[in-house]
Amino acid sequence: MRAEDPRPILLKDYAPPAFLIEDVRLEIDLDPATTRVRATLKMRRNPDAPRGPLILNGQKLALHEVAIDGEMLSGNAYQTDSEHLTIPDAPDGAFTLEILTSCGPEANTQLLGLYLSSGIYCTQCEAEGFRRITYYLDRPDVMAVFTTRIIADQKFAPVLLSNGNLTASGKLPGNKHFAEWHDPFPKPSYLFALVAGDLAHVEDKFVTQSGREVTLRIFVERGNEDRCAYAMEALKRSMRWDEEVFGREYDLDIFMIVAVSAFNMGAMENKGLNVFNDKYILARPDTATDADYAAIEAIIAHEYFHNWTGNRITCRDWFQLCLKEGLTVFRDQEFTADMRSRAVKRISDVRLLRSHQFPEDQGPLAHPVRPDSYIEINNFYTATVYEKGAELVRMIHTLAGPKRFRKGMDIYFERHDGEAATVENFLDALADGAKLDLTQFRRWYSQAGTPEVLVSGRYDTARQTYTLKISQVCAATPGQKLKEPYHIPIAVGLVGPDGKDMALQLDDEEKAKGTTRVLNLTERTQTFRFHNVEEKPVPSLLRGFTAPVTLSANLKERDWVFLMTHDSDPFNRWEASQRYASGLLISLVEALQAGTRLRKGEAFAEMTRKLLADKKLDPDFVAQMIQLPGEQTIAQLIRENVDVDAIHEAREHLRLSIAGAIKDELLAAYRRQRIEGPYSPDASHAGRRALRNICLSYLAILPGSDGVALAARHFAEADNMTDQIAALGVLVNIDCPEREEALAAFYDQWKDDHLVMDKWLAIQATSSLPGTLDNVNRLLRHPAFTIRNPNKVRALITSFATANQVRFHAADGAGYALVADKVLELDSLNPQVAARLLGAFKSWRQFAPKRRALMSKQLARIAGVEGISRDVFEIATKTLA
Ligand code: B3K
Ligand code: ZN
Repeated sequence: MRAEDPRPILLKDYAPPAFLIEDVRLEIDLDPATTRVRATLKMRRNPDAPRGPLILNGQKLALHEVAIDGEMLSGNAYQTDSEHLTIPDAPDGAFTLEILTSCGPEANTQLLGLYLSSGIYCTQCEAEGFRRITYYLDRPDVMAVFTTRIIADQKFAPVLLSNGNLTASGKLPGNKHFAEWHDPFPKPSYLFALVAGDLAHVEDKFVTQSGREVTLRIFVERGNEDRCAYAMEALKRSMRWDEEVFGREYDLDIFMIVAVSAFNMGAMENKGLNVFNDKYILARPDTATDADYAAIEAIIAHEYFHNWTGNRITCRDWFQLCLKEGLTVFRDQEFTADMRSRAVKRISDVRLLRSHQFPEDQGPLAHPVRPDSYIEINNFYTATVYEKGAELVRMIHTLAGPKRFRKGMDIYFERHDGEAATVENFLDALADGAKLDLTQFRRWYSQAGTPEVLVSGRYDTARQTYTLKISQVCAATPGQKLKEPYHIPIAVGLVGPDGKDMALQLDDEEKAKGTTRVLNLTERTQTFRFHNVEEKPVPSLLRGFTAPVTLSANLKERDWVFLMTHDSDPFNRWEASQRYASGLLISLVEALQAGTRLRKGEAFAEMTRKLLADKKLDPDFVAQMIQLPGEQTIAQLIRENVDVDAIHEAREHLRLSIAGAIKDELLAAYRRQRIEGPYSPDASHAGRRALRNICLSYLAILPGSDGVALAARHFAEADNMTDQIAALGVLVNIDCPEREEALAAFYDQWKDDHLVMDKWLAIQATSSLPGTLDNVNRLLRHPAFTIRNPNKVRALITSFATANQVRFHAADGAGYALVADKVLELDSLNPQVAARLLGAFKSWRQFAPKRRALMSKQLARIAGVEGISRDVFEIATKTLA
């Protein structure tokens, strides 16, 4: 490290704040260039902390006045540096600190703190953005009651919003007006929000379980009012669900959501005033896909659920981030499972975990679900904290069962409402309420890495027993060489030769009961023996994916084929299909490299044929089953000297042989799944579209022009965005005139719609055709693109870097160079987005030496740039280490 390199913050250094803030009054006079903020803070020394100076956080602020108890401080009574305001001799008793500062929302390109974008003033304070609005104790364990008075030009910003309930509003001289908001619930500064601008809204209401009426408003840019209905319905369903499933009721008179087009992430749970990336609010059948609708429903729920898990009970410090995020993801997953297909939801959550979290856990950026050190906290809103964090809560749910889990949650809410809590607080409440011993389980929060579970099953014909020998290992991760064994719940079943589940009787049990059993693996190696097993079974292991581990078992290809047709556990049925397909794909990659004969994968085609013919199955589930694992999944499984071109070719070969083998069945299903009548985003229609569009994707690649013609017709006839974009997604990978025609037609139809244009950019960036890199370069200069908008960056550059394995990893390194250039360009505008994008390099070690060298060269180039942000510095140096 260089002398001036940023220093890491450590969990073990946590100390309570020297001062507390009880009450905050903000007066914010909005102006694009100079917004003046007067903060009046009622403070006192923290009786539980050693006596020390008052050090407030602040960044990019102009300080005008500081006063204590009405008396202006002279310049030598305080000091400032680029990050702090220090008052060495603050009073001993309670006092009022008044600070007048100004900031410049228009010049704020980081979209952190108060910014102005597309004519809307908006804030983003989590994690440490509030310090760009005023000097403050900007840490989550300082909770205060906020009153906010907003002053703005009446014409420019007729709508003025902040947290809580509206308490006053009125006109002011000079065409100005004001609004005053009061939030009675003490909260940390990261949950503060302000929005002001010329916004339209739609309104509804919700009556809570105790009979209180809550006003619901969704604010959008004028003209978008017709795209809010689905979000509003999803909000009401979320509110009802949280009452029914967790007993949690909403607590203010009004709940507001604002959709903005420039936002660093998906959404933000500010108390009573959620701010959303408009991509996750706005939906109309012709502009949003089924996946968009599903994401809207899930994110609305997620942010709403934060009201209890995050806001009412918040985090003591940022190391505890999973306390609110992992738990809230678990809650939104359960909500979606209840609204849609539970099996399909589990499959897609595990897909996400494996594609985003596993590579993180297995690479240089691996960190525990509760990290113990960070340089820039914004880099820790990761798949590990969110998705693996949710898996940890799910394991507790599995261990406790739903009733006892609920009891534990009730205790958690009772004990810690109004507090800034820790992971220990949560686990203690759950252990007490659910009557569980979670002592060993805690290791999941502090040890990084994905444990590997090795299973070997043995049937003893003479004794009629089936024995599972299960062991666990976890590879070293940065800073953690040795791992203690985890407590791993493993649901298992035994499937008999007739394809039916067998009744299970373990060693210490008197008689058989049930057909799925959760085994507790707590040691490095354990054996579990089942009795009265009359015939040799095939074990169905880790049903429902009860733990975030990788599993190796002594199962053969024919066992996976057997399970993919028979397993009664839908998750494992899907898993078996993917195991079979990935095994096949890996053998194809090897055959391509060795120049030997390529197998055709008849079993997968055969399974697909059967599934397509089975009218009883949920089409959405069938769609999951017949989709081959992605190229990155295969790369991850191969792990060393990955050859991206061979993987691409192997997968295309397999797709083609499946399509060829069952062309008629695919066509029949394609026709049968066509939906007559108006579009509905519900899961059953969406599932049929998903299946139909996968059939299309197979049919379109068949040689001859029939397939292409079918895709072109699908595109032309589509009456909803799901079908339109599915057809475009197929055509964009085929070098044919229809491709250019469709792209042009799509552009013409949607050029004025910024959200649909993001789809147009993304779909081109993920094309596997050789001209893609040049096209991305062209699109970077296209009027539909701007590097200042995070959605545009994600659509064009992130899609290219993370969802186009063959082109990003082009052998000459041009893909890497392009992305690295953009990381650097972005860093000076928006470091958070730049650091995220740089994450595309995290698996660099898994590639063959030439690509590895090219990737590390770019990383080193970035790490060496003088004046690079903390965000990018941390990712670049840790990735290289
Ligand atoms: N809590 C926010 C994420 C904030 C990210 C700050 N870099 C959204 C969410 O998880 O609900
Ligand atoms: Zn969240």
